[in-house]
Order: sequence, then C-alpha cells, then structure tokens
Amino acid sequence: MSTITPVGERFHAELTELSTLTDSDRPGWTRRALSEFDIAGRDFARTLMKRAGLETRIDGAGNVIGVLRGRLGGREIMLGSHTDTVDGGGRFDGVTGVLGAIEVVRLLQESDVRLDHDLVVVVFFNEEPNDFGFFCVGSRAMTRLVDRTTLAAVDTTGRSLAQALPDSGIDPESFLDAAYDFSKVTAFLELHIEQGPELERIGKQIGVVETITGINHFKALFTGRQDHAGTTPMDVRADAGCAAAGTVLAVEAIAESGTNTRGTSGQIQFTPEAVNVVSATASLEGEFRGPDGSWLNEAQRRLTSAAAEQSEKRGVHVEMEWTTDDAPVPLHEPITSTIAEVADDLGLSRATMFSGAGHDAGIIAAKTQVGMIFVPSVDGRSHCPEEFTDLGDIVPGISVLLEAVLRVDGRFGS
Ligand code: HGY
Ligand code: MN
Ligand code: MN
Repeated sequence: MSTITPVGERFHAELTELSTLTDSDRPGWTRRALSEFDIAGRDFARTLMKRAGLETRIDGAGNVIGVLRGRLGGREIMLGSHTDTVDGGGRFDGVTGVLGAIEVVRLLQESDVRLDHDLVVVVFFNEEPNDFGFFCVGSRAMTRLVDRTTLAAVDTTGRSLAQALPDSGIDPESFLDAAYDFSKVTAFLELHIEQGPELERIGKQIGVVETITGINHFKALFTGRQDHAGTTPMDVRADAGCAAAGTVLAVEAIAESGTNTRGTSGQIQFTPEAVNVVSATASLEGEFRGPDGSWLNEAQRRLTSAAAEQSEKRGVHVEMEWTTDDAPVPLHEPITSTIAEVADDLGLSRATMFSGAGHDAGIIAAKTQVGMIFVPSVDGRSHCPEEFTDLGDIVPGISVLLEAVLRVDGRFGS
C-alpha cells in the first residue's frame, strides 16, 4: 500500500484560484456551460494538467483530456469530473474530482511511481444542465449519445445548441465525431462531494457509490390566452400560468409517492411577465429522480397526464417533451469493492451509497467499469453558495483515489 500523502495545501490553493473564475454578477459561484467563465475554468484546469506533466488536448466536444503515459501503454485508467457549475452554485461540485485527479498525477510523478496503464484525466464539458435541456453533454459525446437532434435543441430564445457551441470553440460537426475509444479503458474513477447529508449524518469519511440515480428531465410549454387581469372573469380565462403551477404541484405529489424519489420543477417562466396580465404562455422545466427505472417511467406517465388535465380544464394547450430519461446506473463491483477495500486498508470509515446526484460517471458506465468515491458535504448542502467540504475530508478522498488507481493498475486490464 502506498504511503504517499496528498498535499492538501496545493488542492486548496488551486480550488481558491479556480473559484475566482466566476460570473460575479451571480450569487455563489457560477461557471455555466457555454459561458466565458466555463471556458476560463476549463482552460485553468488544462494549465494545471500541463504543469502536472500531462499531455493535453481538447476533443471535438470540448472535453479537456490529459494523458500520463504508462510503462506498457495500450490500456488506460480514466479519472475526471467537471468544472462547470449551476447558476449560483458552489466551489466543490465537480472541481473536487478534477483537482483530486490532477493531484494523483503529481503524487505519482513525485514518487517516481510508473503505472502500467496510461492514466487519462478528463475535464468533461457541460456536466450541469444547459439551456437546451441537456446535461453531461461532453461525456455523452464521448460515448456516442449525441446526434443531430441534440444539436437542433433550442433554448428559450430559439437559438440552437449547434449555434451556441462555436462560441465555446466547439465545431458542431466535430462534436458529433468525439466518440472515445473505450475499448482500451480498464476503468473510470470519479472523486466527488456527496452533495447530500448522509455521510455527515452517519459520521463516515468515504462513500462507496453503488448506484447513480436515474434522471428524467422534462420541458413543457403551456399556451393560454393573454387577458386583462382585472376585467376578465375567472370562469372565462385560459391561464397558462395556473396550468403550469398545477403541474408543479403534481411533480411534488408524484415524487412524494415513491421511496428515495425526488421531483423538482427548477425553472418556470410566464409571458408576459406582467402583474396585471393573465399569462399567455408558461414554460416549465423539471425532473424526476430515483433508484427504480420503472418508477421513473410511471412518474413520467403520471405527470404527462396531470399536465394534460391541468391544461384541458383551463382551455390551455400544453406541449411536453422528455429531454433525457437516464435509467439508474449500477456501478461495477470489481471497482466498488476495490474502493471499499482501499478505504478499509487506509483505516477510513466508509459507507455504501446511492447517489441522488447525476454524474458523468453514470454516462461513462455504459462503456467501461466505473467506481465513484464520495467525500462528505457539510450540512449536506450543494448547488448553492453554502456548498462546502473540509480539506480534512478531501485529502482522504484523494488518498483513496490514488490507492484505487494503483490497485486497478496492478489487478485489471494490463
Ligand atoms: O444535477 C446533478 O445531480 C449533478 O450535480 N449535475
Ligand atoms: Mn452538480
Ligand atoms: Mn457534479
């Protein structure tokens, strides 16, 4: 077992510097995909990768890929996560896995440890939901899960993803051609903050993720009739806003009916936005999550009928589309048990976990063996400025990542 100790100070310095790359007009930390701040964040990560001795490139889908050549070559162990954030998010979501992977590269180099495998570090493009209804865009491109319909998706202004990508230096045609050759990848490992309260609640240091949640995203457009708020009697209105609001409550009621299930209506927009006008249209975006694919499909069916009912009774028209329906993803036993064994050997307390958060690991799992390592989130908070994980909890996570890489290197694939 390695006695190599991660240098927490380096992690903290790099996290602090990366945290300055944010949209200062927004609360918390904001590096939304396809923004100048996201580009700056991925450029900064690439600089760190180069300094750590990685050969770096940007693939056709904006993923930053760094390689540390191994002794034998031919086979790869992949690490990575993301640097983009939600609007008004935190500093640790995704970044912990990117900086942690770079620290593992440095530690290997500084200790003159040469893996048999090539070690590949990926900063995935656009992990968080973008304005076009997609998330985990870079990892989907690497795993052939994008096509011309992805490019044709439009935001609320009618602009398509194909029109937006070039602003991030991504050519739409190369975006479609960014499939990665996973046949040479022995395993993918992602270090990530838990983003929930479980590890803190049970007092454990390491989460060994067993399953990543399924996620069904929807977009709905309710079209009613714009009218005067004061002169239009209630019984003759076609109020798009009320139809949307009724659907928001249906999301909540359906999600409350399951176990470990979640339902969220994260975006709603009335037009016109006028206090004295009955809304003509209302756009609504939301999602269901859970560990059971059949529950997710049933929730999708129930919400579709609830939205229709909320609309019909008001003389409102509704168009609803499900932009993603990612089934729950079981991670791979040989890798998860290696992570658990490493935590035990390092004397770290651990728990097996379900991830209520989605991750690039959940997309990559379709192509290679995958394991995820969680470290605790203070108060279980994430996707908010209060998101925080103590450095004293991150360093053990990096140690587990390093040791897991060493064991995967020695046991599998070469
Ligand atoms: O939304 C998620 O679960 C992830 O943090 N992107
Ligand atoms: Mn996130
Ligand atoms: Mn994340």
